[in-house]
Order: sequence, then structure tokens, then C-alpha cells
Amino acid sequence: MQKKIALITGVTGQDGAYLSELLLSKGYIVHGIKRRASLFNTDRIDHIYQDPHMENRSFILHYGDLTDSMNITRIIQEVQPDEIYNLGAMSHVRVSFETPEYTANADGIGTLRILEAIRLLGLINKTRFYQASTSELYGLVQEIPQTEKTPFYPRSPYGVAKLYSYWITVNYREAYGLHASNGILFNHESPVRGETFVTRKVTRALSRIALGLQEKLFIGNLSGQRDWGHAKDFVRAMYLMLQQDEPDDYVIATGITTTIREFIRLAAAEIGLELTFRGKGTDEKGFITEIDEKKFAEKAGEKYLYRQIENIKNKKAIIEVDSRYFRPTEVELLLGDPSKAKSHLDWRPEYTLPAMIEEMMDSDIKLMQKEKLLSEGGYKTLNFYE
Ligand code: NDP
Ligand code: GDR
Repeated sequence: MQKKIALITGVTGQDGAYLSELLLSKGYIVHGIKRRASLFNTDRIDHIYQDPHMENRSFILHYGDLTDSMNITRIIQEVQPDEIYNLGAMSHVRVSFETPEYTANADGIGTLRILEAIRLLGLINKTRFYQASTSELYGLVQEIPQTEKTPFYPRSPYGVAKLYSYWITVNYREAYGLHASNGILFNHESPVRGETFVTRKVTRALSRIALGLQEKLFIGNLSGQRDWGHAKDFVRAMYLMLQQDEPDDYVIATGITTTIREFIRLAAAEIGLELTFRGKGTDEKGFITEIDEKKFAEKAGEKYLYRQIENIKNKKAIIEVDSRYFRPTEVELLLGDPSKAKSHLDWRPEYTLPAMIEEMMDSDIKLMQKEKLLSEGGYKTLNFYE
């Protein structure tokens, strides 16, 4: 049987990496679009990279950009994909307030460029299309929990650009009969989540604090609530959508919402640190109030314990609020109802939030232990702060 061919935009991102792994495991030939950057940007897919000199490769990368229609059209023509997963985007909500025009171009018009290329190249009946839509479409939520029928009210240039993409995907489905589906995915994370999203920022910072590489974590809105799942579970839903006879739109979520404050507490507990938050607004601070010494020693190392004992003794806060991380308009609460995905796609998440946090903390502690060794050995290490 002929192998299926998939094209993934945003292949170097968190979801692109997990989806590539999934499709390769199912016997696909996977093509990915990566951007030219002045440094290597393929960290997340290096383990599946195949040398261009190899024959019969099943993982092939192309240089490209969603803001370049000729490039997008040419790649689609060359690849003749059975499935396109449009995951490429300027995906950071706060940054979209600083780069609204670029965000509209990449995250909004970028989707149109792909859809129009499918149409112009006569691929309407061959190529199936997945659009990475988002719970940010709900923004100022009109209903709790949010379903496929909940009205949208985006609250950022990112959300508004994604709104255009959502509807243009629906329009190409209705106007031309394209097999095009929107996955309205709620937040999903993993050990390879971008370092500036809140979950990864927290797991990295707590790991650094535990090993004495950093003193404090500065954070924005602690009271926001998110429905967090694991990227590995969520990319499975993308694949399932394109295997259905009929295209449709689906909410993909866990159905549980958690505050950012609670996420931080759970992540700290993962290494044996009990955190208590005191104060209000920008004066709110997080303090270590108890240590499970056995757990801390097991996860981070006994030799680092004394620092945390000192933090308790000196009543030193390790978490502080910094208003620079606030957004001009915030999305306060997201909670998805994934009933339709459960019944139509037979999709359900396998990870629980604690299991995901454990995986992220274990991975970041390991990463920071490496950093620690390098810095103790006199080698240069990178900070990656924001
Ligand atoms: P990432 O930010 O990790 O990855 C985004 C990818 O898009 C990267 O490969 C990036 O390349 C690429 N990209 C950015 N701009 C362009 C451009 N102009 N042209 C081509 N490629 C570009 O995001 P995630 O993997 O987390 O998310 C995947 C998609 O799903 C995104 O569209 C996001 O908006 C959406 N989404 C994500 C959710 C989440 O919680 N993770 C939830 C709902 C939707 P580079 O590596 O060079 O930066
Ligand atoms: P989000 O994710 O905006 O939901 O978008 P992010 O992790 O950036 O923020 C989640 C919540 O945490 C609050 N927050 C902070 N956020 C960041 N990044 N840094 C901080 O220091 C900080 N402090 C508090 C935020 O205000 C917010 O309330 C993600 C992206 O992956 C989008 O591409 C995707 O569409 C949505 O999830 C669903």
C-alpha cells in the first residue's frame, strides 16, 4: 500500500514534534516546513531527523514561511500531501500585543495561503486540512464550560487572527467541499513546551531554584485558570479528526481547570516543597513553608536542601508578581467540554495534570543538573530568561 503523505507547518514547534513522531509511527512520510533562523531551531525534532543523503527518507524538511504564499504553494505542489496540519503560528498571546500585524499575517492570512494553494493546485478532493484553532477564541468566555457552540470573544491580536483562520477553514469546507477541520485545542504542555509559556517557565524556574541556580521566579497573573492537557494526547486528536469520513470542528480539552497559583504549588510539591501564597495583587508572594526532605533529596539532591531550609528560616519569598507579565486584556478562565471529541472521535486524554507536571519537573530538574555541572566546571551556560 502507498504510504500516506503529511505536510506539517510549525514542525519545529512543540506540537509539530509530537505529531511528527505520531505520524511516523503510523507509517506516514512526513514533510515539515521550518523557518530559516540564524541558529539551529530543530532541537525538538533532532531525534527524528534524517540525513538528506539517505535514500527513501520518511522525514523531510523544507525551508518556508507562512507569510510567503509562493513558497507555500510551491511546497504543497511538490509534496502533494494527503493531509496538511497547519500548526505554524506566532503562538504567544502576550507577544501578539507587541507584533499584531505580523501575527495577523502569519496566524490569519497564513491559513488562507494554504487553503487557496490547495484550491489552485486542484487538490480539493485529495488533501485533508487541519487548522490549529484555540481556546483563545473564547477569550472573555460567554459560557462555562466552553463547547463547539459557545460564541467566540477573542481578547488578543493572536485570538483575533486565529478567529479569521477558524472561519476561513469553515468557509473552504462549505464553499468547496474541502475536508477541513478545526481542532479547538485548550492549553497543552509537555517537557518541550516553549520556555516562555507559563507552565514551562514555572517548571524551569522551580528546578533552577531547587539547585541554587536562581533565587526567585517573577510571574504575572496568578489567578487565571487554564484547562491544561498534555501535547502528546492532543496531537492524537488532530490525527483522528483527519481520519473521519466527514470534516468537523472539535473542542479538545481535559474538562478540568486549575489556577496558575495552584499549578505552581503542584509543581513545587513534585520536588517536596510546600508553597504558601500570601498577600494580594502585585504584593502576592509565594513562600516555602514546609519541606518533604526525603522527596526533595530524591528529586533534586540532598546537598541542595540547606538552601531551602534557609529560605524558610529567613521567610524569603521565592515567587513574586511582576506586572510586566500582565496582558492589556486577559483571558481569566478556560474550561473545555470535550464530549463531542469523546463520542465522535473516541478521544480521551491519558495524562492527568499531576502526571504531566511530574514529567515536566523530572525533565527540567535533569536539564538544570546538567547546567549546574557545566557551570561548576567553568563552562558557559545560557540563561534563557524572559
Ligand atoms: P510553538 O510556538 O511551539 O510552535 C509554533 C511553530 O510555528 C514553530 O515551529 C514556529 O517556528 C512556527 N512558526 C512561527 N511563525 C511561523 C511562520 N511565519 N511561518 C512558518 N512557521 C512559523 O506552538 P505549539 O506547538 O504549542 O502550537 C502549535 C499550534 O497550535 C500553533 O498554531 C498554536 O497557535 C496552536 N495552539 C497551541 C496550543 C497550545 O496550548 N500549545 C493550544 C491551541 C492552539 P520556529 O520554531 O522557527 O519558531
Ligand atoms: P496562553 O498561555 O496565553 O493561555 O496561550 P500562557 O502559558 O502564555 O499563559 C497562561 C496564563 O498564565 C498567565 N501568566 C503568565 N503567562 C506567561 N506566558 N508568563 C508569565 O510569566 C505568566 N504569569 C502569569 C497568563 O497571563 C495566562 O493567563 C497558550 C498558547 O499556547 C496559545 O498559542 C494557545 O492558543 C493557548 O495557550 C490555548
